[in-house]
Amino acid sequence: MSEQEIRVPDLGGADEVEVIEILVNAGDSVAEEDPILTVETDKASVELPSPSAGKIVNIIVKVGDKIKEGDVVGTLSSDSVDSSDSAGSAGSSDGASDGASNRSSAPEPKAQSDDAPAKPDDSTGKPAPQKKSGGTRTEIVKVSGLDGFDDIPIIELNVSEGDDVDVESALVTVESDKATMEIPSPLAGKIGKILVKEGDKISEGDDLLEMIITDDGADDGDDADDSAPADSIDAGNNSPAEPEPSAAPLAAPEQPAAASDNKAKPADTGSATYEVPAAGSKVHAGPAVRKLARELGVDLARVKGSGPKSRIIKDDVHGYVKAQLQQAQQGAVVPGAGTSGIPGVKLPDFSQFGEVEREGMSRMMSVTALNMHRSWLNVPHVTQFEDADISDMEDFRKSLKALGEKKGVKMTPLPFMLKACAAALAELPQFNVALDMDRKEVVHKKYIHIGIAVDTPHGLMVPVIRNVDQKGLWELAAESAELASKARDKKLKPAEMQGACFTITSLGGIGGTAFTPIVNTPEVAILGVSKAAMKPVWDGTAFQPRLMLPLSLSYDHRAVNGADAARFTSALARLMGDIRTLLL
Ligand code: CAO
Repeated sequence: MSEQEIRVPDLGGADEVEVIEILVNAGDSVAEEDPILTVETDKASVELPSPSAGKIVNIIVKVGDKIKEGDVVGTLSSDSVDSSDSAGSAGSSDGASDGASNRSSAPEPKAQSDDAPAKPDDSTGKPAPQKKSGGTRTEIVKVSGLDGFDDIPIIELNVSEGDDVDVESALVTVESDKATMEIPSPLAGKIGKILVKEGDKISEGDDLLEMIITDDGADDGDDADDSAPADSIDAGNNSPAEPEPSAAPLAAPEQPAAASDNKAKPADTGSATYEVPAAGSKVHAGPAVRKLARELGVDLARVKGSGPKSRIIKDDVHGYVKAQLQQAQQGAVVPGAGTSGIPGVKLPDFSQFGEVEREGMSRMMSVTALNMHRSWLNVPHVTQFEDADISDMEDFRKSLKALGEKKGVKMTPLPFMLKACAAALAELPQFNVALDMDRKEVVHKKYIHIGIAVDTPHGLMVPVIRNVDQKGLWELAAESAELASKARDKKLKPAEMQGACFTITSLGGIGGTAFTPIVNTPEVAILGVSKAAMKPVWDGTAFQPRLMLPLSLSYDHRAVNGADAARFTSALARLMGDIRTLLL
């Protein structure tokens, strides 16, 4: 029996993906290619397969973790793995699988001296100097600043032995029946022995942990003060120098997002956001994080917490600021956030009208919403309508049914539309461009890749068929069916959703007479197809019953003018009206 690391395979170009589901447990037997995890990129959910058959030893990632190609996500035991390989990998996976073993490689706190710990100076609450050894000394950090709360349970240890911490780094999180709060470090140093555990109830003055301080020549008695920046905590009560408005010194009361709207608002964050948490969700953040947010002008109600119980940590605030800057550079917009001078949508309290339930958006839904809104605001849309007479095309398509059954491929109207669009794009190449507004350039594409919108239970996906102009109807029928089924089974790779020049969104199998699709930027046009219907068509002498296919072409009016749009839909109607012309 040997062990093998389970690593993230090629993600088809996606840099970092988020784990949204873990599909196996330790002890599960899996076959090669069995799905282990589901991850979500900006465009799709994808299952990561097992590299071989075996038994799951452990999975070391959790839902919400970000992983990239090559990362180890777990360990698999298998008889068939090469032993030399597995020996090495088992060792490293052990290390990765357990945070504690990682931590064990961190320098051990130095042994304590024989001296009994000195009593804290209760008048100041300053940690009591306990031990000196060479350039380091150990001090006991005590609970302080609980302001009247007693016996509050610890819900989380925020540090581990060997961690380096700064002044105000969160040491533990406690939760009273009114608030969740972090107890910040009064000192910078290395965490020694932790004297409490999760679930313990603590009160003012209780011993929390040992801290190893490296002396830098400063006076022993005043190191705590020396190590603290002028505006950091007061060692007497550990409260932030800048107290939270309406909050106890250490307390970070849970507040509805709306309530925090009243707090100091950033000058520029109303226009874009990192990831807006659901309205009404609580802001969990400790004093140090709140202080950082105030310094950077960040409204914490707009920041998504990545810590336990969605607590906001410093990295989240930095990530938010980074995303803001990137979005500002890219001219990005956020739905409902009051962008581009447009007032945001204010939500009423729906519960006053009846029962409601809230559900977090999936990442795909929020990314799709963002993309739709970005396109809607950035692209001057116009939609051109046309009816194509597909009576003959349908006769021909139906005549292929028996052959299709033999080939195992269903010939729907979609491959004909793909072929017609490829021919129209070749005929009118002004539709096969992207606009680079920064450089004032038009990017002409010399390839014809077409995206097809696929309706799936987990949202809209747009796989891309490459070189449509070079493929025959059967090939297109097989490829579009395969991509649509992969999309529905969450098996699409990110690369299979990139590179489209144009998109077809067909609602013809469902119904409707026309609609106005939104251009899938940076493409400049999209064809919406509605349900074909028999209509009376005047042939010059009489009305004839003809099967008419409604086409709705939305286009970016910066790239394409109305006359060209009319030419494009006319070309489509001509090509589908007489499919022999597709051969020309
Ligand atoms: N008019 C009338 N019937 C049509 C038609 C049309 N325009 N298009 C397809 N049909 C028929 C097909 O012929 C088929 O009928 P039969 O079973 O009798 O042959 C039936 O509708 C179902 O076709 P289909 O939808 O399975 O296959 P398709 O190749 O036409 O479409 C796909 C594939 C992936 C485009 C489609 O399944 C889909 O997901 N469409 C929704 C796309 C979407 O949600 N767009 C909205 C984007 S904006 O929110």
